[in-house]
Amino acid sequence: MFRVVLLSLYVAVGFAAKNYEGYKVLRMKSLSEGQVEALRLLLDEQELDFWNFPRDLMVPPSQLASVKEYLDAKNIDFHVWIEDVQLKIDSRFSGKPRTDEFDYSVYHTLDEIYEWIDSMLADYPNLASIVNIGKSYEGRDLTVLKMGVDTGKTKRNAWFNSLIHSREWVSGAACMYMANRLMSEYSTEPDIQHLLETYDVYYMPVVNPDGYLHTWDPDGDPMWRKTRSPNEGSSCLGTDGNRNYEYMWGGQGASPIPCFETYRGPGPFSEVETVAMADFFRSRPDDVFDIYLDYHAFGQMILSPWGYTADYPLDYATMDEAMKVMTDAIFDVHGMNYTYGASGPTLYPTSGDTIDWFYGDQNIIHSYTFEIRDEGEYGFFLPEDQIIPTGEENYAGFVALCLHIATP
Ligand code: 0X9
Ligand code: ZN
Repeated sequence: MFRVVLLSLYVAVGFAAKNYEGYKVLRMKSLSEGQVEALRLLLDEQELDFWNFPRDLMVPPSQLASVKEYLDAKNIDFHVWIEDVQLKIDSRFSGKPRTDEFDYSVYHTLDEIYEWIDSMLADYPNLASIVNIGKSYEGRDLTVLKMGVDTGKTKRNAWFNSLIHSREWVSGAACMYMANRLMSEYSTEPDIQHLLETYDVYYMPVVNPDGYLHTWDPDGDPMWRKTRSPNEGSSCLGTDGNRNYEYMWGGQGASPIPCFETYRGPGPFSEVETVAMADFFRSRPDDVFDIYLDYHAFGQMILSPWGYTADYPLDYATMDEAMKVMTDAIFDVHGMNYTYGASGPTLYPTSGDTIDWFYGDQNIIHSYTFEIRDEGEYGFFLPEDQIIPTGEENYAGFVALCLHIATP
């Protein structure tokens, strides 16, 4: 009961957190190469935050006049896409009464997610088990749900995770929905029975629990993305988990400056959260993982390696085929278009990201980053009524990938 009261407090008066009233998101129109370079210089402005480089730029009220002046001077066409970021933040909650039973159509606090993991174990004792892979910087459990049936034979393995970027709430909400579908359909759907007899599926709901807590904290910041570890010589906290992996760490598309959203950390695997995940994989040389999936928001995209270079990986043809299978399966559910491609050339360069390490170091060909809903109307603050549809289409994509790989 206390939890319910606390939750409604968050929902009703959670305004002591960093406030985004008057913050606007500007959307650039078509850009020449020179204009992209001009926008790249804004990446060095700490107060500005590209939600999507180079297209969408969040600007605080204090910077608006000077940013507009700069864009005009560079002849960059833009319009105000989000008038007031705080309004978007507040309106993602549907206002649906919170219940004690887990409701997949609302966003959940960190404690509720931990309780959900326990409940999966209780509800599916023959299918689910828990693997603890370590502790976050602030000492919270890094918990993985393992799902599968013991067949006595060697199995394939698949991994998916969410909330490495704590502000991307729908990644966690949709993935929990997916895990639940897998468990609940085992006994009724022949495809899912086959899937769970073929694969052990590992799902890590919250890669960055400290950051996630901070996005819910009445004194926190709903836009928090990074971990919460301190940085020597800086008052800014946190490292971007998706720039901290060892493979090609420190190259383009990752900032060396701690105050930046894409800070790469002081060294590769400097964060306990990323190293815990890496150690889990490094400690099981006999388990062959066919699939690594990292769920983010937003943009409706599936991205393959490489992030660190615009060159295509050797296995790109195999990846391309698998991404097409997934986007087709996703489209078939609600008619949503997800685009796909290699991440460097398709989106922007990022070094030290998850999928480059899982492909480049762990040789998992099917390593993909998902940017799930939406395309940008609500951005990071997707209304709760879109959680289940997002989960449904991505569940179809996940099942299609698993079956595609396992079908000779
Ligand atoms: O920048 C990121 O880490 C991801 N986008 S997000 O808005 N969720 O932060 C994209 C990473 C995809 N990889 C590459 N572009 N290489
Ligand atoms: Zn992300």
